[in-house]
Amino acid sequence: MRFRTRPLAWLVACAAATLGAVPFAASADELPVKVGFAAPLTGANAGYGKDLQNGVQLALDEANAKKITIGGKTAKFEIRAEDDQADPRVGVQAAQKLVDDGVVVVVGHFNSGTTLPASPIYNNAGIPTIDPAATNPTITTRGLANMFTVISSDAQNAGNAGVYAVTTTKAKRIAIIDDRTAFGQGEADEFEKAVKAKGGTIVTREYSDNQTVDFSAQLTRIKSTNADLIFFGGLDRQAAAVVKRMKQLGMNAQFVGGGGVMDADFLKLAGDAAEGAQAWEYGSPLDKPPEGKAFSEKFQKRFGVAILSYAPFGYDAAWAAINAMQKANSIDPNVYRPVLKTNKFDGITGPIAFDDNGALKNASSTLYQVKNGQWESVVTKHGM
Ligand code: ABU
Repeated sequence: MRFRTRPLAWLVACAAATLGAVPFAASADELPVKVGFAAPLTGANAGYGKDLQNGVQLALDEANAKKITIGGKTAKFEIRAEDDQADPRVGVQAAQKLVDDGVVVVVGHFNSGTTLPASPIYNNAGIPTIDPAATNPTITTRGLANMFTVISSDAQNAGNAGVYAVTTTKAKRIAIIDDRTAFGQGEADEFEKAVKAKGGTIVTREYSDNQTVDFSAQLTRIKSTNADLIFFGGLDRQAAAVVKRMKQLGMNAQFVGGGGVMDADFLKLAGDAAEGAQAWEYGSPLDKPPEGKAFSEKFQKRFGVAILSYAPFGYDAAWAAINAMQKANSIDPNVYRPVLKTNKFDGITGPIAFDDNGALKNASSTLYQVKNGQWESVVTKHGM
């Protein structure tokens, strides 16, 4: 593993944790802790990014209210947010900015397409990254010692979707559309693999990109195959455009989305065409356990908006870092990383613990369906 020269700010922050010095404008008994955050905060994916940022901010607010002591000082957790615009090149620049700013952990990014190129930058700087949303399976299989994820991967989520389509829905003629991003293509690949492993038939695989608004060409070809189920690898806005066009074309095939589809934006944009749509989403339903309901209420009160989708994962990712720093009594990644790796706690999204690759242990995923204009959970699968 290659380690780049660490920026001065980072070294000073770690020295402060160890020696008790105070490097920033802070009171003598206060320890500033810079928590990096990167996600799309502008553009079509900004809703997801802002939602995640709010989840992280809520965790930091709570940690600050608890006046956690680290190295004999009261930790003051501060978010350092970068807009990666869902663009891999901007994502790399954002990562370098956070490293240069001296963050001691990063929660991010949202897109698999930005997480994959940005995470080696954090890794080489020795900074742990805790991924709250990006789910391409290769994120945690590249041997990056500083990569952790609090969300299940698409090997599990889209894999479950493929198994369910064949064995429970009993679809006979399955079509796939993906947006050719690291995320959409990755989950479509996992879905296809699972369908074929169960003896199912893929009648066609179609492609778009992540800017496509008109899916007429793909759906017209799918209609000609008499497909009875369509899996879409892509995000909420485009999923809504797919189901709207399916309805206009008089198609009765079951629509199944992967991660990122089960949210209020899909319902709003798809309107009547949303009814009956299915989507597989990471984790267990938040509305069932009392802690989940309390979290939703707290979130609404603090930010004046409801959770869109991944805020609870942002919250759990931030708490994974806070807990590890508190237990290790240090914000030096070299000191708290081993604790982060082995620490276990009950998060809002479920139990948080990491395997040897930094992937979430015992992850779950849930199938949802739109009934009477609302998403309702159908079944939760633990593992594959
Ligand atoms: N996992 C949901 C969407 C984000 C991504 O992986 O690109």
